[in-house]
Amino acid sequence: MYGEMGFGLKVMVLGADGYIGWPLSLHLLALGHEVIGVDNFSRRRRVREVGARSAISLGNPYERYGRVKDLYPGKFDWRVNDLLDGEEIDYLFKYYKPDAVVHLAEQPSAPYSHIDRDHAVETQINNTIGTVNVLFAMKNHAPNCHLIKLGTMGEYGTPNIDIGEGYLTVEHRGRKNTLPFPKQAGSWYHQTKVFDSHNIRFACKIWGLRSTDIMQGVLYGVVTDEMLLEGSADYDQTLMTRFDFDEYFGTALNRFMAQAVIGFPLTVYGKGYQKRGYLALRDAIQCLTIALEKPPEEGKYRVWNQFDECYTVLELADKVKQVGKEFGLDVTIHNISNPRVEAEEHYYNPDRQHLPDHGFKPTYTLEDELRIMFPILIKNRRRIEERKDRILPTHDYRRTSQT
Ligand code: USQ
Repeated sequence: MYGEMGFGLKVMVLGADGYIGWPLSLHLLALGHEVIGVDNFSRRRRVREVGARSAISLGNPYERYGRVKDLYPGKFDWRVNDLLDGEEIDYLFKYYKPDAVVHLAEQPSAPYSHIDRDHAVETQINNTIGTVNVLFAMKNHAPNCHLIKLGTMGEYGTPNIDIGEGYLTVEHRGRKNTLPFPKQAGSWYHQTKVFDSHNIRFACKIWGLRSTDIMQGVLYGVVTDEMLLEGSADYDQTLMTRFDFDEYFGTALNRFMAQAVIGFPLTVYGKGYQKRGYLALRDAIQCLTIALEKPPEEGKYRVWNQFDECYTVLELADKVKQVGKEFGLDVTIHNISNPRVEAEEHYYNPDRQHLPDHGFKPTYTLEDELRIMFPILIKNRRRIEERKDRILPTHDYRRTSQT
């Protein structure tokens, strides 16, 4: 039974080799939980496919996983599996019977899903079917397991009303009801997260599963404390996570930081008034851990909005410019034609109450996190410089290839 173990949960991390999955696994191990990391290395493959690479060199997976096994003997196991292989996933749940599963194993890039039909279909199948396979495996072998699923704030779109946490109470023709908040995703990728949310809610209803669906904002950051070398202010290269800055896999603020480091004008799309919720990587991990350690009751599907502060893209660019000066960088900002179909000026006021109510406190201010990021990225400047041809957007949502 969930929670009966007292200290130490058995957590399956799906997507353990990724930007979030890797530091989350390290954090959970450091807290004394057991981790089973599952990954098919598709993020590495896709980044290679678009001709990009991580600004932080990752080394090969065996070296990385071996190091963690040595650091946390008997607490860490890892499996190379694809969520599309339903039989294998079923077996994993039968074998490990985890207390909780954190599902991060999805194709996460909106622009990648817009390259052409094949990439849209790949994203839709990978994400949606992968999640259905996980739900069946849970039902068959670990019905008390808590599913923490990474959704996105982008499921809501940018409606002209305040955004609740998953739900909206409406009055219609004299009657009142609390219903799932309307979803207006802005990409083929974001659509898959909407499908997942509907499927998970449905599975909780018919099978009594429990889940936290995390509507996460845009992440930024490069390190967490568990990557530090013991007793030192330096980071252990083998324990570091990936940091993408290309047009497909780099998120806005991470891209701006990489651009600042090599003197590339910051690529603000369109007017730059697009507003989103942002969160540091280390705080995303803090939030996911809170959700894990405070599970919902059996049969409950709960939705948490997960971000710290909202900013426009221009505000972000300006912060990078200001903090960049402290590191001797002359940062310039360039408004370029927006490759996406999105509102460039809009109302945006999402709620974010469940996480603070459960104890979440941001670790640093955004500026302080940038001060931690800059020296690390400056050290890796050459790796960014060598892939600077991957920075400018080449794919326009309006002109996605027909095939
Ligand atoms: N943007 C720029 N310049 C850039 C890159 C992005 O102006 O060089 C703008 C975009 O037009 C957008 C905003 O910054 O208005 C955020 O873009 P993004 O690429 O950082 O974020 P997005 O495509 O929405 O996707 C990212 C993650 C995704 C996650 C999502 C959370 O890749 O996995 O689901 O953030 S959210 O945005 O809240 O939906």
